[in-house]
Amino acid sequence: MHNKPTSAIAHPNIALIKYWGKRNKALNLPATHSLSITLNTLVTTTSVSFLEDLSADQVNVEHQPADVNFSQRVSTCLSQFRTLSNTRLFAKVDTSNNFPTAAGLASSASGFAALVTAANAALGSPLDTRMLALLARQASGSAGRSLFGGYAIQHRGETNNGSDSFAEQLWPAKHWPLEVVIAITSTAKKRIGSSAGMLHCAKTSPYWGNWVEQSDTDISSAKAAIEARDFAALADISEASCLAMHAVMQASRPWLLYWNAATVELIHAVRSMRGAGLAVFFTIDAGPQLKAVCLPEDAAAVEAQLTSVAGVKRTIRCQLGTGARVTS
Ligand code: 2P0
Repeated sequence: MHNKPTSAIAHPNIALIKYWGKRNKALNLPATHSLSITLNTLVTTTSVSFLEDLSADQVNVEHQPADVNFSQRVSTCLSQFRTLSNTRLFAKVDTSNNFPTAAGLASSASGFAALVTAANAALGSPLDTRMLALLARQASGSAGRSLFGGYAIQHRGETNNGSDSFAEQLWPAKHWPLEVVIAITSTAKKRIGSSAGMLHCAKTSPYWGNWVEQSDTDISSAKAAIEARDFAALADISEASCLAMHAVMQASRPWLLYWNAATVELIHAVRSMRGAGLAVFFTIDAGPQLKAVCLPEDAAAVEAQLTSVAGVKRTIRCQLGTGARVTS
């Protein structure tokens, strides 16, 4: 059982109500609730085998040894499995993405969702979905959401030990099959990762308290908009959450700016498309890419217009996808 190589895939998710901040760094408990959509086109594939002859975990990314930081995060996550399933075996892990890593496309979300799914299956599935969501979140705050397809929520939770800080599905994709066009403006690795950026904002941004407080209201508004399939309402609340997060970053000291010139051009382009009657809104994460969320009937027009914005290198069109799953 323990040495059977097992593969799982997971898709990145994009938060409409943003997670930005930690209420407990050691347990990686989020300071805000977040709500996301899981995409289908982008894929992380991860295989895990627990082997007798290893003296440490071996982690490869794109068939190359992973950097120390990522290897340690993977090992920390796998150690939880070792404790919970009573094994001492180390694992060989191979992970690869069909999209650029660490460029604001949520590779850590799909990466850790695929990892916990594959690791659990490799050990004979001792853990239930709730526990996998807790372990994924502890590895990366957005990763629990990628366990689920369609619309997912990551609860901030209130307990000190994080037992209620889990992700779960709110609606499957078929409830409201929105589409997303990702406009890639740069594939460079970001200079400041999300964890460091969040901690910096919590310490230095004058808007921090307001941002955390706003999370409860924003999550309720977004849920109501999705429940009612009210596109205009979801557009308003999603853009507000995104821009509030970026305002918190930009007001931190020293300031933190993840956008480039093309990101700003794209914001204007989306606003003018909406003004012209297309059902589209934007969201932007800790990177310079813009994600345009739209109704399926407008996706082709949105993609054509985003492609022509100066500085856009390529676009990727996605439907809403399914949750993480074992493939072999
Ligand atoms: C989100 N982001 O809700 C937000 C919006 C980026 C901007 O979750 O430190 O890599 O591993 O818990 O999951 C990216 O943060 O952070 C992220 P950690 P993660 O999607």
